[in-house]
Amino acid sequence: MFRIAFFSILLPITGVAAAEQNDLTLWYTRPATNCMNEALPIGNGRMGGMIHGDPASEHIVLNEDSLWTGDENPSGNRSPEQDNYHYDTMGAYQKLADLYIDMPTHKDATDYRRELNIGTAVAATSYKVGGVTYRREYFCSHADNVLVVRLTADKPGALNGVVRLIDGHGAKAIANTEYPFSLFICGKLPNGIDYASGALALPEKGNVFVVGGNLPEKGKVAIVGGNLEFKDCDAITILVAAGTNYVMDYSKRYRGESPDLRLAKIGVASRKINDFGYDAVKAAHTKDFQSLFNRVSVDFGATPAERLALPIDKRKVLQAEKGGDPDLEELMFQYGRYLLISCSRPGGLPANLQGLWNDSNSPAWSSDYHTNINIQMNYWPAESTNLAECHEPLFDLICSQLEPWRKATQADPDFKLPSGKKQGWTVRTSHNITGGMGWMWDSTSNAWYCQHFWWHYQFGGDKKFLRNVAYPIMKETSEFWADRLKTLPDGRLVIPNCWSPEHGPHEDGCSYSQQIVHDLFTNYVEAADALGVDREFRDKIAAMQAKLVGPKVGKWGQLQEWMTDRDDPNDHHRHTSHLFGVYPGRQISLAKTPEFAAAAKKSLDARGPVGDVREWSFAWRTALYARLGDAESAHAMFQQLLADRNTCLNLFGLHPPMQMDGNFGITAGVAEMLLQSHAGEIALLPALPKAWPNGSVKGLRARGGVTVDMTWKNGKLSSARLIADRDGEHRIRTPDGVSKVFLKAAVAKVMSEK
Ligand code: FUC
Repeated sequence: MFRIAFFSILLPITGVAAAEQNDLTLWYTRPATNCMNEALPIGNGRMGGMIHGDPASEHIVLNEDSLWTGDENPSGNRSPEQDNYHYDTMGAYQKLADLYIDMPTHKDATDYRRELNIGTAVAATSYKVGGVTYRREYFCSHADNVLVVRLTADKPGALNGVVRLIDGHGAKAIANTEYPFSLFICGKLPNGIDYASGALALPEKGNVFVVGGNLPEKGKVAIVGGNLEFKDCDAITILVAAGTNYVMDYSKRYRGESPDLRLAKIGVASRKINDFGYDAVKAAHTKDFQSLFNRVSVDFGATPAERLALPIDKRKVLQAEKGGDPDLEELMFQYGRYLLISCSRPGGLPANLQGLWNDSNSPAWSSDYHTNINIQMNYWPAESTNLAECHEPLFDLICSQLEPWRKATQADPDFKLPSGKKQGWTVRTSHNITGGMGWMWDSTSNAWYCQHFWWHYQFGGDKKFLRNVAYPIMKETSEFWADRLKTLPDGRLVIPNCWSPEHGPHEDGCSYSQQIVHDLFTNYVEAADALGVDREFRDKIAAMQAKLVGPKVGKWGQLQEWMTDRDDPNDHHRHTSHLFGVYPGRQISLAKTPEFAAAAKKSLDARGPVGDVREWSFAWRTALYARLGDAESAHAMFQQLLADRNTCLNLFGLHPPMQMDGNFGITAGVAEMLLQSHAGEIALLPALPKAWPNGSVKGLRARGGVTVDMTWKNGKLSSARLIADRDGEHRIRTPDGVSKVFLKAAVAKVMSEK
């Protein structure tokens, strides 16, 4: 029997989850030969690198999150045939540069290992040549705003090589011959974006940083042929910095300070390394990273030693085929958190399709912000896995685009109001960072975006954020839909001319849009209540919410995707848009609408793991099955995600060339298997699969500001510890039923087996 033991412990809310991480290392026995699928990603939220680890010629592909072509394009007032035109003119995210470190004599390396420890956010390559062991370490520091590569050898004076910085757009590197020697690139894209990157090399002899010379001398760096050449060094530390003049501010037409200011970071960091040593910069990086990462730890069981001894590429295949590797599942869960911390930090731009790890100037789908599932999925784990700060770039970007989005929306005849009133905004399926959009309108994506603002408040409870940021957007979007809903002869309301993404025709009342607007209206009413404002409008929205055409069970017991009952049970389309109300929405739940939940499961089972299914589909389906209480199917979807057709060797989602949404989505999906809080109650272990009979989790977050730690044995919850950061009453669901608990801020409540 599981009971709430009525004892409370006074504890500070910080430091909830201890850093009891198992081995969180991706490792390989050969260098990467393909950037997107094999190289290892590092990033500091704004700048990223893909590490290949070739001993003879290290290659790091560099990205900076604001390097985009394109601009605000004339997106409104166009016919659908011209939609592809918008896509092209919107621009694309760009690669910044390539950093090479040539060491040609190292081509016959032995004892090779390449790794990324996602618990410390440090990557490394090690190998032997001629009896000497060489090691490279790489990290991208948010604390110091630089990417760092350090080369060492176990024999003094063994390091010789050339550092080259090659611009992604053909600008030439300029050598700076004043100490410390460095390479700089300044460039301009046709849209007027100024960008700059720089690399600097600090040689070390006998543990002392030394000044360079005109020719490469022993233990020094010199500029030779426009590159940095190092000779007979004991160690060498290479720093890379980059920036653009982009600013997330439409009133400045998205142009701000010169990128040189960003490059100045490289000088600051080099002085720090000179004064305090490499280890100090590395320690500052790991401390900063772990301040976010260590909030959550998971243990799903122990992988047998013989499996653990295999590199990730082999373990991944075995896991997909026969399971049995819980450590790899922990790693995959934490990888999504690692990636989010590495590419989405306050002040920077949000994660796009390929984040900071793109290797092309014409990436797939422009490496854009895709509004009909992808960008939202990127942010699904932000709140539930205790990374609320990493959610902020999404809000900043959306707020910074509203003005051009309003212009484009209001210029389109599809959104004109009969009254002529100009109001509101929505978004096409694809958008950039400068007000430009592409492809078809995804008309209810405005409401989907609002869900994220609401979540940030629901989990974090920041009233100032609700009042000043979330509420105004939620209200404007509610007004947009209140003015545009169509009334059916029977008085019910539908979203006109909408679409179940990438599936079926445009028509009225598609379930996807109905459920998204239902979610918006539900959240809006709660937001107005929380602030005690706009009573009249709040009541109007509440009344409209009640009249929205709701979910319907169709002829084969499925949840209908459209108003007409024409779902095909043999349709394996990748999108599960009509199940939005199950996850990420909350209109349909086991607790409140069991018949619709059963119909949703019927639809989901029919979609199956076959046919037109992508990596992100498996992640979404994991979360959907978790919400539907089907632990085994949720786990099966997770296992499928690790199959070769769905994940790359570097564990990025494989949607050629690669896409990260599935990585974020699976982290969120696994979190839903362990803890749910969408249905007015906190459900502990709602979908624990048989594959994880004994385990624990620390630091997951529930709505209402509750941090939850749990352990389980033989498939049953054995203890739970809840600590809230604000006072509140909560309904707690365990396998034995529901109980009410009042949580006082910062006072832990512990529940245990009786
Ligand atoms: C949506 C999906 C595709 C792809 C693209 C970036 O349109 O349907 O599979 O993920 O976004």
